[in-house]
Amino acid sequence: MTQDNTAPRKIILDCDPGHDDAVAMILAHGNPKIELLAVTTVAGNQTLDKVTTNALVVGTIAGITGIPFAAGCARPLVREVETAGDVHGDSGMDGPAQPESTIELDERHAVDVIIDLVMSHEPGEITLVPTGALTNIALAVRKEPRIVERVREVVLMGGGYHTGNWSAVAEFNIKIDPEAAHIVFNEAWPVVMVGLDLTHQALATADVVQRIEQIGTGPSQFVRELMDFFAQAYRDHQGFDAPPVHDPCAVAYVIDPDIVRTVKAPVSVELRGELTLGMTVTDFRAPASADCNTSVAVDLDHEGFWNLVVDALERIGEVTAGK
Ligand SMILES: [Ca+2]
Repeated sequence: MTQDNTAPRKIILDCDPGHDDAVAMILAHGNPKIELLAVTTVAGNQTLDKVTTNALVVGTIAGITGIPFAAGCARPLVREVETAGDVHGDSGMDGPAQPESTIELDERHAVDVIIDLVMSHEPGEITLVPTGALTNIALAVRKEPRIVERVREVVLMGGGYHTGNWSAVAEFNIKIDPEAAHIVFNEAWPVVMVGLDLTHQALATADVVQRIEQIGTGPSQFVRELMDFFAQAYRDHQGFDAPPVHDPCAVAYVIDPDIVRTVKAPVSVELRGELTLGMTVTDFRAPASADCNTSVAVDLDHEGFWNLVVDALERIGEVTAGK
C-alpha cells in the first residue's frame, strides 16, 4: 500500500446535511490537509431531495467547485425512511437564509461515484467519511467488493459505546439503517467509529460561536446561524446547554488523529434487539486482537478541534457566488 503521509488526504464525504454535516463540508474544504474529492448524499436528517439541495447550498456558500456532488439512496436498505426534523427542521438545515445553488448535481448515483473514484485511484489513497446513514457505503461495497481493499479507511460519524440519541442505546445514523451499518463494520477495511461519546465533547459553546462570528464573512455568518438553530433544537429536544457538532469530528480525525483519539475495540451492530436495535456494541473486555479492524473515538481535544473549524473558515474567507 502506497501512503504518502505529507500529501493531503483524499476523502469522499457521504452526508445528509444537516447542520453538522454542513460544518463537516466546510472543514473538509477549508483544511489544507484534506482534498475533498466528492460530496455524496443519503436520506437521513431529511429526505434525499432536501439533504441533496442542502449539500449544493453549502457547496455554493463555501465555494466548493470542481468536484462531483451526487445523490444516493432515498431510503435505508430494509427499513422505512426516518428523518430528524426535530433536530434539523423541515428543510433539514433550518436557520440561515439559503441562496440558490450554483452547483449542478452529477447525473450519476452516489454509489457509482464512490466506486468510480475508489477504483480509479491507487489502493490506500481514498478515505471514506460517512456522516449519515451508511446506506450508500453498504451498497457500494456490495456492488463492487474490490473497494474494500482499496479504501484507506472508513472514518464514520455514528454510533457510540456508552450512549444513544435515537434510543437509549442507539445513535441516529446507525439506528435508521442498522443493516447497512452491519455491512460496513463487518468488511475487512479499517473502520473508525466517531460516535456520540466523542461528539458530545464537541460542543459549540458560547465562546466558540463568538470566535466564528468574529471571522465576519458570509460563510462564517452562515455557520453562526446554523449553530443558533442547532443550539435551540438541542436545548428543546435533547436537554443540552450547547449543541454537539458531531460530523466535523470525523473530518478532524482524518486531519489530525491527536485531536480525536481512538482505541481499538471490536464493534458489532445490534440488528434484532427489541430495545437495542442499532446499538453499536463495543467490547472493551480485553485488548483488541491483531485482526480487529475497528477503532472507536474516545477523547476530543476541544480547543484543537474548534481551532481547525475556525482556521478553515478563515482560509475560505469571503466567497463570491458562482466562482
Ligand atoms: Ca449527518
